[in-house]
Amino acid sequence: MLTLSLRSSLWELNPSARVPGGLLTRFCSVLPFQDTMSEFALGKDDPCPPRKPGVLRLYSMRFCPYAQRTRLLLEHRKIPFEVVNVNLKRKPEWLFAMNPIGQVPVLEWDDGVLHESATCNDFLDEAFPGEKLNPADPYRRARDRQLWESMNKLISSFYDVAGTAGQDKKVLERLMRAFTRYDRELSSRGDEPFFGGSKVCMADFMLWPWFERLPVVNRIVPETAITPANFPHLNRWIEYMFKLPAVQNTMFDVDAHAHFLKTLRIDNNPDYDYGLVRPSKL
Ligand SMILES: N[C@@H](CCC(=O)N[C@@H](CS)C(=O)NCC(=O)O)C(=O)O
Repeated sequence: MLTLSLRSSLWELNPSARVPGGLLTRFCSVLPFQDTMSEFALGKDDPCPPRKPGVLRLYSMRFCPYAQRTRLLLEHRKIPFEVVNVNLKRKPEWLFAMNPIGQVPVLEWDDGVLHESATCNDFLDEAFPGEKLNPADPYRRARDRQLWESMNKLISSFYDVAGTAGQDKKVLERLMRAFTRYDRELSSRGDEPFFGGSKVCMADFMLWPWFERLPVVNRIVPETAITPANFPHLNRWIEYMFKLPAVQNTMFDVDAHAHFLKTLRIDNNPDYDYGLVRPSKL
């Protein structure tokens, strides 16, 4: 933690750093398939906005990688939805009524409520008509699940590598070994860019959010960078992922992620509404 504090300036905004593809931070964004409500995070004393019948609602947090998994699926499958962002430091009681552990993402619609990114995504993929993201073949589906479940176990390593400025060699090695595994897995699936082949599949979206945030770690520990030289397949995957409309519509750039992660992990005061502009009172 000490190392992290000493190096905290590296998490600050760096105007020269841009994600591949040169995409700019999305502030006050309007998603094409999203029925927009205010993006400001609702906290303890805020009432839950009344639901409109027939409208699928996602309870989210703008920088949450798990909720991004579900937003990626909703965007990609062109499923209309609205978003209610939640302040996870000052959680409203109504969040616990929908998810007893008080986490996002939560999906709510006329007939039900679900939480957990994997459960939400499996449900949406199956319940809505259109081309499925989960592979039809049970073995392939199980293997893909193994792949992104390994990511669930790796997530702390992303932050620990940054937190120890790469000095904890074990944790750094764990991360690099995982990158090797993903790179090999991609190459074993043929000369195609995605885990799903020429098209994305569920695994692509379930893995993506942490690779979008990796450039923040790269700033602190440059040897974690994925390049054409060290991980050619993973590098190509990242390039292709950045081009997807679903990714472009849900992403933040490295400065925004760096700012949010600093406020979350160093300041212990997460800036949920970073970049949003409050309408001026007339
Ligand atoms: N296993 C859950 C993890 C969700 C999660 O950790 N969400 C975070 C925000 S990124 C959260 O709600 N944190 C609040 C808390 O844990 O109290 C999933 O896949 O949906």
